[in-house]
Amino acid sequence: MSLYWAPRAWLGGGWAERVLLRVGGDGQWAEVAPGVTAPAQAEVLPGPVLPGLVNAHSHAFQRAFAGLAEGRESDTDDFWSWRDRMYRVALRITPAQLRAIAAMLYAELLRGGYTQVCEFHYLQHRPDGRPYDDRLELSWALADAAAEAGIGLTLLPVLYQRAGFTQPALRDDQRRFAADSGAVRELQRGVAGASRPLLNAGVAIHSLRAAEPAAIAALLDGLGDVPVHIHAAEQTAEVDDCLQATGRRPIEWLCAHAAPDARWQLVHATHAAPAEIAAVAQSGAGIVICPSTEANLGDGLTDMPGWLNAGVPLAIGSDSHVTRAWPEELRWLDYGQRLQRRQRNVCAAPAEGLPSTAARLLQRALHGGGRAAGFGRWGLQPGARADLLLIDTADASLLGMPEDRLLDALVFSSPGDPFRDVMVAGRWVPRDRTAVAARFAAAMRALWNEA
Ligand code: NGQ
Ligand code: ZN
Repeated sequence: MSLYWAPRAWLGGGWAERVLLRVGGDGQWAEVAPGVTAPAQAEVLPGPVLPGLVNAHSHAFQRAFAGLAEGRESDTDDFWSWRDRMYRVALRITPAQLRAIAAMLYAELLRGGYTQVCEFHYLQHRPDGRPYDDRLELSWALADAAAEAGIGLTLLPVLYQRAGFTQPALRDDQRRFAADSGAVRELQRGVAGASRPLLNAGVAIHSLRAAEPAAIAALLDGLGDVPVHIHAAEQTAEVDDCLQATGRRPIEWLCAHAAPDARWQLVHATHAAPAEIAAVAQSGAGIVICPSTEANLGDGLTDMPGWLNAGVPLAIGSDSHVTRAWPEELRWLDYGQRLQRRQRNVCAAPAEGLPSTAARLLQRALHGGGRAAGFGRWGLQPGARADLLLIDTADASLLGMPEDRLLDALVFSSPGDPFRDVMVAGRWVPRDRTAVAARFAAAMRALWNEA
């Protein structure tokens, strides 16, 4: 069946009624037409449909660490001490464990409303730091996991060279991450050249502190039109170090020296001054906010009204995967701002006819997410991949809700399990994840029982 009809569908930023959706032979939407009576040959979907969302920032292996860093080990517990603990896990994971962990994660992300995930992939080498015989060993572990779960994957091998602005090399516990610009380009070509379905590749730069300017320039030289992601200004210590080393703040330095453009995604972009927001807007680059991880790690809060009003493309990511559903990310995106400003619905824009926080954030995240994964089109429109989320209006969080408030309830009334079925590239994703869960549980036991 490639012809569907939905009573309501999210088209171009709002609900449309009685929508016909036709999947083409290429797995993309061939036709999306509102205001149509259901034709006899169409499968009538038993609820409203939303587009799938891109999860624009993931470190899949950190799924194995979710919930395991929530006790304080010493007087100070901050981003940097969390990172030391996270590295201890990163040093242990085997390719088979990574595949098992990622398959579970990707199945959960589909259930949470994501149909594409961007892997900021820096775990490259054996635990002792020597390369695998196939340099793409761990990339394939991720790609195989994504294929099994049925999610689309954008792999972003990461340029990772040094432990800090003034450090010439990586720390010993970063030995699995080493990749110079030539290696990253080769990894990118290797993944893209495999021509696997639902798999594409871009590149990433770990951060300004972890990559030299000359290597960033070499990575970008003749790269072509693929996504370029970088962690930027997540922690104030990173801003201070950058100021000290370069005389500029990270986002300021990037905009002045790295010529970011529409391929670029600044991940976190937490500590951004108004002039930096203006410079990013000018450049065409987007940002990726990861609200649950940023809260978990104590990063700080970014200037959401500043970014939104500047029109900077915005995507969301679940990063360390302490949560794995986009409604929760969007909820916390506004809750952070509410707590900080002692206001409500900070991300809404009633003067622009956008009074719903959830609707405005969803629309921005759809647009920014598609770009972050390197897609020209994304969402329920012809030429975009045929992905959709079928909403279960019988879910407790949505029961009896007026139709025009459905999205608000989906984001702001929790917990819920609102996505009853998920389609990726014209195919329904299997719901049964018994085998995936069993392999994940075994990997977790192997990783943690010995600790
Ligand atoms: C990462 N995670 O690469 O996994 C980082 C921590 C770092 C987040 N920034 C490591 N959330 O930034 O050096
Ligand atoms: Zn990250």
